[in-house]
Amino acid sequence: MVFNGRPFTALAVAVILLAFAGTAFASTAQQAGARSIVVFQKGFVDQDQKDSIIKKAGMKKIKNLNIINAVVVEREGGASALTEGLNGVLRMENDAVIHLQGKLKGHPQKESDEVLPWGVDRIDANDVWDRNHDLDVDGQRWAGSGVKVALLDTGVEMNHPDLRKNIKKGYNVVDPKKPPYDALGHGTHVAGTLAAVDNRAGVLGTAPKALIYPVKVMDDEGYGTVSGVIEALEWCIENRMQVVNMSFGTYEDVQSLHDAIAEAYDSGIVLVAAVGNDGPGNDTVEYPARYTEVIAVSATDSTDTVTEWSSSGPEVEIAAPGADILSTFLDGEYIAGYGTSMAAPHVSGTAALIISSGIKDKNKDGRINSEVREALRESATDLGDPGRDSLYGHGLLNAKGAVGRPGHNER
Ligand SMILES: [Ca+2]
Ligand SMILES: [Ca+2]
Ligand SMILES: [Ca+2]
Ligand SMILES: [Ca+2]
Repeated sequence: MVFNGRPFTALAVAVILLAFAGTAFASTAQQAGARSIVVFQKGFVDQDQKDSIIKKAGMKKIKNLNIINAVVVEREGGASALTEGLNGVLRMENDAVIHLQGKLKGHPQKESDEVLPWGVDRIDANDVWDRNHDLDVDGQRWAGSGVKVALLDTGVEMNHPDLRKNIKKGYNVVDPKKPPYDALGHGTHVAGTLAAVDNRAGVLGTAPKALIYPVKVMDDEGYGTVSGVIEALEWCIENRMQVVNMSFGTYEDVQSLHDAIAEAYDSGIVLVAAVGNDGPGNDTVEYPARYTEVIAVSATDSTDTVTEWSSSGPEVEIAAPGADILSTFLDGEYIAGYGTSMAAPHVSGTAALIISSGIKDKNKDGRINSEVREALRESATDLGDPGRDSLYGHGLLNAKGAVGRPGHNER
């Protein structure tokens, strides 16, 4: 594998990412370890009845997860009193921890004259909304205008001058009484790659007019719970999100998460997730990227080579830039990011471009998410082994090709 004269950088980043993933349990992890998801049988929907069963079993109810007919509980010794198949209980499973899939590195930079980050340039997103290449967006319709993208992340710095115009009212799963603020910078970085605005300063995002709905599912240390993600997906369905970006993962296959993902997909949402930073080595794609309803995104560098640390496996669907990505950071500043976390928002932003430019419901199921997915796949530039492979999926993301396909708009 060639790293274009940057082997040490790549290696150092891989080490940092691994160290990060292996960080000892934070408070969120302890919380997840004490929690279970109790799923009730279909049709067993009486809340009082469910609450009373939970109480009798000696468990403390934390919250409802209505889309999968479940209740999150804290076990207090009497956990075993609940038996699957009895009292309307379909299944009981442990909650699990999620972690973010990227690392911010180097010194934060102040705002400068506007630049096009190399990743947005490489996927030719700017060719969609900046026809004369003067870094000035031409026409809202081509730039993701009005498309609702939920960012399930650490929150977002909502008053960042390069994001503010596109930020809508989101939700804080971690602390519902507070807005979805970002104290870590990860979510703010992902937001910039997705939709940093055309304001003649800082950077430009993949879809500079897309609407960002921050949903804080990870705490200020970068950890969250699967039950929190399920709650966030419920929020996304209720609030009619069109695209959901998930730059996080978990190593555990939790059926309840898969069920919630399937509900979101069936409601028509385009689901995008980072595959993880567990490479090299095959079959390392994390959840939820591993689920079939989700577009699993691996990370390439500026030589269009998959990064050494990107997870890989048959579930990888598409590759996008994820190394040395300049984007928005806290305090109105900018910083470089590394990880499949940074690759995913290029795909989510492109999905917004496809939607705003107008895509037909070809299979007439009343939803356009499968058509968006097909456009992304069919336009991808094949890399690596011929055809779909476990490193690049269908190939490198190609926004210009995805939006400009004949029959999908009147360009
Ligand atoms: Ca222009
Ligand atoms: Ca800008
Ligand atoms: Ca359809
Ligand atoms: Ca290939």
